[in-house]
Amino acid sequence: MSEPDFDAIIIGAGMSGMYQLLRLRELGLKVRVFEAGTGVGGTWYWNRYPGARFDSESYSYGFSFSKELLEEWSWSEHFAPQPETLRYLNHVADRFDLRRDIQFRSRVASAAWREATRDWEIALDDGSAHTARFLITAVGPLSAPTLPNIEGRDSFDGQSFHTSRWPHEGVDFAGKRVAVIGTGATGVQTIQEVAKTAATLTVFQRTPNWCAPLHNAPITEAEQAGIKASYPEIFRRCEETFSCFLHTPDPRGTFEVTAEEREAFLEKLYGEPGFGIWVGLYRDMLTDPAANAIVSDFIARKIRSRVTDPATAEKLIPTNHGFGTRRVPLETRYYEVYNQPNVTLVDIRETPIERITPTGIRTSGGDHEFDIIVFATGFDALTGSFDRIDIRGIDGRSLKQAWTGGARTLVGMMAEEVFPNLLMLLGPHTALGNIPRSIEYNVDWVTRLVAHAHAHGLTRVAARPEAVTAWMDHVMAIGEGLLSNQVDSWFTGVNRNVAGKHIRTIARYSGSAPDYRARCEEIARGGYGELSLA
Ligand code: NA7
Repeated sequence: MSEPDFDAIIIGAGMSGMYQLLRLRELGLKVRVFEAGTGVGGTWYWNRYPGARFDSESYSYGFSFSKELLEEWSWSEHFAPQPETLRYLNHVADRFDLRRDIQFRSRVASAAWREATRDWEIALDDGSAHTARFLITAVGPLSAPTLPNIEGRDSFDGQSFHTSRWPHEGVDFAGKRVAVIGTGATGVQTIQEVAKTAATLTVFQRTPNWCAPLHNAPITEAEQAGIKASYPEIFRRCEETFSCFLHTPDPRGTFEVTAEEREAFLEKLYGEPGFGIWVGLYRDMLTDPAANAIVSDFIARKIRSRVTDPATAEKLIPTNHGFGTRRVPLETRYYEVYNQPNVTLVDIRETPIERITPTGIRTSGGDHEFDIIVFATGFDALTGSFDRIDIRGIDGRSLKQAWTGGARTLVGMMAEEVFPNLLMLLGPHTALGNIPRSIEYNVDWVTRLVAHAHAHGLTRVAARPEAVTAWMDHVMAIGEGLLSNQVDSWFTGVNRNVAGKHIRTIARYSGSAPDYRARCEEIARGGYGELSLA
């Protein structure tokens, strides 16, 4: 049997691809990473829109695998902005000499499994082909941007940008009439920043989201020393919590405490930095509609108190889903933006967008003229970046087709049996939450599997059908009853701009990260009985 060009090909040089490269190199393997961009960083390379930053505490977000790296890197803010995170990832690439195995400006167009040689043939969009024993996707769960399906979208004569395809040289909003379409986590960050300099900012909102304050601040020298001294504890805590954040639910039930205690508890969380207000609530607030109504009412009152015009405030309060059932955007004076004279909110449920014109946006209420339109319209999440690559398994079976109506995986890291030696980092049905924590776990699991194959002279690993079925049954069962699975959002695989993605599925793993890891460990420690190995 002829040997493939590489032991492994990794698609993507974001956080998962970078760390996977490092780990496979340690095994002495020949690895090549193909990356579409011109640099490392993935999400942090692409999402350069104004105000982009993560909502996890910086010190819980960075890589945890190297003590030296933790010691030498100092985050400047509790929630670092995108340029700093990108600098950090470039530092990691330099420090571990990663670039020599990464080929930039190289988009993978297709991947075909070859049963005879037990390898994958990968074709880039320049037509070049490369073979590898293992194909490892590090393509990210939120990396395939989607533009809105609005008539005339390409007819606009001014500048227009999707937030995740932002020009590297930046955009100057001073004196400009700006439109932002979309009010998810990205839209909220963009809006609060653009409002500072634009002559006028018009926000086109289809569904309001429940937002809560981020409470970001610079990290003082004393805090820095404290953070560095407590890294082991920080990462231990992330390992224990439901979604790998530093925050964890309060074990009490909402109705086990008095109304006064509840109010004081919510007030406290609202005043604290980060996701505590979302993932640190009473244990039943995201599962029991009556408990959820309490926190929704609390946040609605906050919105009313922060927005001067009562009619605008009402438009900003969600009515079709409860607090925390979609991703909660964390904000910095977002609601106050609507008190500024240069900012207008257009509720497109009242006055729908009819079309984009050469000069702006036409709604049923009339024409709005703009110099710049920003599309903060999100991503074809979880499976979109897979769908964009023509992945073919045994007998030319297409992954995209196999996943029509919902992905099927084993622990989110392997697809069905007809896709041998395909390993997915942060594939569908992996625990998400504080993403780098999940990345490090996924990479370690994949590395152990590849090492096992090498140690035992195995050249083909595939998920057994009954193991995939059992895992999918578990994913569905654990998703039952969760309020977030009863709402349209990228959590439930819904994107109305993408054909075939209008129907809700249980698209992600909605159990706890420790439970997820326990299942994965059972497979690894049990000697991979769920896989067919040859
Ligand atoms: P999201 O959360 O998917 O938000 C996309 C926003 O764009 C949302 O408000 C959508 O309204 C809106 N949208 C999408 N298509 C249209 C059309 N055709 N017309 C009007 N409005 C539209 O994406 P983000 O980038 O904000 O965040 C994604 C994740 O990245 C985030 O959760 C973080 O974890 C990082 P809708 O709600 O569908 O009515």
